Amino acid sequence: MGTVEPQAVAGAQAQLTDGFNLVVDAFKLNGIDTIFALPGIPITDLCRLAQAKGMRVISFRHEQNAGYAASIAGFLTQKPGICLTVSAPGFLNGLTALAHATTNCFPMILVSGSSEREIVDLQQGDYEEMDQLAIAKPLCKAAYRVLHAEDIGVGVARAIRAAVSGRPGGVYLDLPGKLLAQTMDAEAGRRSLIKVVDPAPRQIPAPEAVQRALDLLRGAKKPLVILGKGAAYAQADAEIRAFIERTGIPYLPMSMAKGLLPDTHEQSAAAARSFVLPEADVVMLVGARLNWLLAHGKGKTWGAKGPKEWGGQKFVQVDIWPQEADSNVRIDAPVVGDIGSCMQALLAGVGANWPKPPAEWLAAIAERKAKNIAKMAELLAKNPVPMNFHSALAVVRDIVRANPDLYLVNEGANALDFARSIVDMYKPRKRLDVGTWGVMGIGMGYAIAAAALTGQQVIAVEGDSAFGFSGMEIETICRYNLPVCVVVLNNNGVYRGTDVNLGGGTDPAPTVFVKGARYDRLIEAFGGVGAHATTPAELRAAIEQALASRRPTLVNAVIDETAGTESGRITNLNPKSAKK
Ligand code: OXT
Ligand code: ADP
Ligand code: MG
Repeated sequence: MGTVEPQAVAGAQAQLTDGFNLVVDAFKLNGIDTIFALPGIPITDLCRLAQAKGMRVISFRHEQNAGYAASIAGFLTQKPGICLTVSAPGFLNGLTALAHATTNCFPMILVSGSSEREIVDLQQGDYEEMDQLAIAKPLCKAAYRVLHAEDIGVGVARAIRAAVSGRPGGVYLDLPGKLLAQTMDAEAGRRSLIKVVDPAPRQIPAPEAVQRALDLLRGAKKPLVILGKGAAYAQADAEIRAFIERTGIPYLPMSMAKGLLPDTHEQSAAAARSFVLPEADVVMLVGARLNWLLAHGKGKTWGAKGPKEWGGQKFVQVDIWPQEADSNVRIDAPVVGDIGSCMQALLAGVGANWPKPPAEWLAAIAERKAKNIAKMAELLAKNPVPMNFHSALAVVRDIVRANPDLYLVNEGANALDFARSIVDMYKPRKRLDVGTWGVMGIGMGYAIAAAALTGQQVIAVEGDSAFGFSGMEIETICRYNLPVCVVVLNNNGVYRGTDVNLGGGTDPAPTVFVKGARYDRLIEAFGGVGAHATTPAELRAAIEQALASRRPTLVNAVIDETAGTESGRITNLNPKSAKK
């Protein structure tokens, strides 16, 4: 297929179809209508044909960003996000995002064209030769290769099912160039496609597991619920809110679970995090793992004496993956199933006479919250020159409050950590950030996917280093005319702009960037709106203008270069500090 003639196969040669058409038809049959791609040999015509056949094809400047877009599309829609790349280097560029999707439990399919099997397997040096299937396998949930056109339907069906069923994750689908050009009888081809029935079957929890969890919670003196991004993914928003409100148990949202209930909810314990974790006696995890973000459920964060010791808490864990329980500490009441079904079952056991948590517990949390909120209010009330993270993010906080439907994408170190506690979220799945790996580079891919899929306004709050990982995609944002406003919190570097070269040479320190860089001018090269903000008032005006016009905008927000701390809130993870 040199150029795309979508009707040629179905028209002139009425009875034949080919691999290109079957791949597109298989995705469309399963309700997948968007592909995040970067064209080239052997998938250029696949991109063209997908567009010709009515799919939305968002074409990126780097596969990693297309991959991140696909991963967050999976999180937002519960359908696998599709990233389409060329062979070896394009595939490898997409692979980071595939591994990221798997790590974060987001459904995604990386579809890569590949070189000819017989040449690759004999290592005879084909164009972009690489055994992609073998390389992908350890980094994803499942990996498949299709060799015959008549198997495309099965290959796509297996990929979809693997991505979304059980614990969601990344799937690799390998499509050799030769496969795409293969022809077969059109009717047989049509019949070979599979519309996947019930791709993510409900998983109902065992009644005795539900009862065990309820008994533990009912007896708690200091209960706490932790909501994770699995809870956000599950789209069981009403059941989760009803459970929290009917039991009266305080809850802590993990970063991407913010907004499942509005952050201003009186039962939110977010502003008392370091108080509730060590104090709670029974903790119910809903779609959250006891990984590094929760200090593995032990140690000082949880009130224990030694770093590896148990704090004495009992745990309920609601999760779809049975092996998650006991991964870090003992789980006293695992409830295995999909969160919607589990929360429904738990809710059914919460009658009118459910005992509200002891008043002393609620009062202690309220007191701690009030203190932290007052401390925060004091910081936010200041108006330093130059701006610091607080004064800039207070503007974003107000804008999100006034526009709760917008998506907030967020990455950086200080730019991330300050935004997480300053900017309240009001609706589920609106805060999209670095996730389990704390990875930089998700910014523009996430922003593009959220804007393209939903048509909603996106604000991407980016550290200046973080922005650099995917910055070229502002051309993509302009090309598709997406309502994305990128706010670069520019403090001249990674964490801060003040480091000096310890060797005394003329090279800058490794964490320092060009001083006073004008990121706003980058977007102007592509016809977008650039704005330079040195005060909160200028920042507010620029973002409000972006929201009113819905035009692609980049605001370079000048932040005091001394304002940040090393690694933001996770300074303790740096080997030198960890040793102390
Ligand atoms: O309870 P206490 O008293 O402790 O207070 C807490 C809350 O109770 C309170 N709080 C509130 N107070 C008042 N009001 C409200 N509403 C409120 N809400 C909360 O605030 C505090 C803090 O609350 P929080 O945040 O909930 O609690 P805490 O203790 O911080 O939580 C712990 C964690 C672990 C859950 C949390 O810290 C967390 O989620 N952390 C995620 C951190 C993360 O992922 N960071 C990103 C990685 S850092 C580093 O790796 C970077 N790199 C290397 C690199 C990466 N990552 N990737 C790749 C591909 N290559 C390289 C790089 C290059 S960051 C980075 C770039 C950095 O430079 P930039 O220029 O981009 O960014 P700047 O730093 O801005 O310059
Ligand atoms: P966070 O980073 O917010 O703490 P994690 O990514 O660590 O969240 O945890 C998400 C958890 O949610 C994973 O253990 C995953 O198995 C689980 N999960 C994802 N989707 C569902 C679902 N639909 N039902 C039940 N559990 C789910
Ligand atoms: Mg910075």
